[in-house]
Amino acid sequence: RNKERIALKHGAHREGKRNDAAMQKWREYGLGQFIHWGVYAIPGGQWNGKTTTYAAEWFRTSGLITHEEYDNLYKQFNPVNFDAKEWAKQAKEMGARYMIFTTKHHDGFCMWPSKYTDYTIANTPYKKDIVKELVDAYTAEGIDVYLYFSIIDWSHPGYYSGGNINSPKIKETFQSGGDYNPFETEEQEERYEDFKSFTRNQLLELVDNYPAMKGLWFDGSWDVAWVKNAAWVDTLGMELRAKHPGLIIGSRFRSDELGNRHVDANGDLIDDYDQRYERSLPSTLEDTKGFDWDCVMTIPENQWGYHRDWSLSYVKTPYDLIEMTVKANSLNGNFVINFGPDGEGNIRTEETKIAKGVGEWMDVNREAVYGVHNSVLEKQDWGYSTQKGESIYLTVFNKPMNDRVRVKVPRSKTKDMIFVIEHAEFISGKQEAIVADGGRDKYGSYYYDIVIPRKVSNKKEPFVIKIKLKEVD
Ligand code: JFZ
Repeated sequence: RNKERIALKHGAHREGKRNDAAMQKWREYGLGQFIHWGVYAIPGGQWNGKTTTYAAEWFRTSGLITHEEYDNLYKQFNPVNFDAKEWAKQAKEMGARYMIFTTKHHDGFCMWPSKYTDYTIANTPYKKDIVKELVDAYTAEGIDVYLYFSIIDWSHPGYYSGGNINSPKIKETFQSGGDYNPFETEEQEERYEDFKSFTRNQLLELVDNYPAMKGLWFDGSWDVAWVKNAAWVDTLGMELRAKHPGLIIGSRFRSDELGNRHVDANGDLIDDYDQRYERSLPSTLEDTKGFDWDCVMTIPENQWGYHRDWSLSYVKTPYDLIEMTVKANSLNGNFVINFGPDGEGNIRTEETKIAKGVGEWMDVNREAVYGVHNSVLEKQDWGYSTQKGESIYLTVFNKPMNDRVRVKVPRSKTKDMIFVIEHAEFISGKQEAIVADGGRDKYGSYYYDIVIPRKVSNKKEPFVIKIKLKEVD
């Protein structure tokens, strides 16, 4: 490093990746599930015959419901059909290896019986601790649980936003030196202190109550009031980690003292993995900067919570989601599919169908998704490749018309040596593949053609070829 480093008190606490057992396990998940569930599931994007086109979990701000009406919805929250074991079983069948659950979204409603507010599940007709039921059921299925927690809380009198640090104007003012103060009055600033203790109490409560959970998934940390409190947030993070060894926290928790989010002023990742990929994927390995990362994805365009009307946008198919999963894995990331159960506790039939579709594919092809990383092959037109040890998995999404998958193998570092495909098989049915010479280009790269048998070619879903390379002279 010849670049001069900026001395930061609250930047990243580490250069490079975390390499303890908990983080290594995280890195191997491949596929996960997100669940957005709260009182917003009751209106499901509709009120008095009107439908919002905005995200259903933001319904309180839709203008279609008064704040008073919204803040009383919890009195009707009674999801009698909720069955945590059923959800966990379905997630398992889909192939998810971790699950992120909204313990508290921006509206402030707590899905666990928090001691620090009355706005919780304990004061609904349902009464039971939903977070506990989910942590227990998913953990029993061998699926690791992460708790989503919004640091935006519209229900708390001390909560204050101050605006979004991502807005160029606010960021510029914040960074223009001096002691930028996002608060308008002293009283507001004092009340924010109450909000900070409340937030800290709730987080310590979650970590205490649910020791089986593996990490916290933060949201809302773009508020400039939160950013301004970078030192306090940093200390809180250390406190949470000390209480729960191995705790995993993504880059959406805190910023450095200069207001940089995700990566600090020196370009180092803040906390454990890059959380920037919200409904988006990196295109290349270079884009990921070598960080750990995951991508969280909605099934419709931008609906996380339950929205009754899915005709408002394109709805992704299992094929779309499988392609994104394998693409993420080929770029060293995990892929997370979001579900938004309804107000009665049902997972909608569309989502159940999608989970089944993804699960059927995962049943056959999970080897190409779990515990893999980017492969030594360069990206090629037929699809994406992943690797685990010596095994390279080619997942073919674009099947060539001639039923031959042309594979470009890497060039040897040693002159006079070349890579050959020593073995190739279709992992469905463990059928050995015929490999033919695919020629050589003027740059000295070698190609091999893997012949797709009719049995495989006739199928409609993407298929996986597992190959092993060998260097020969
Ligand atoms: C946030 C929430 O507002 C939303 O309701 C949902 O819970 C989602 C998972 O997170 O939305 C975001 C968060 C980050 C970005 C955009 C929307 N972002 O980084 O561009």
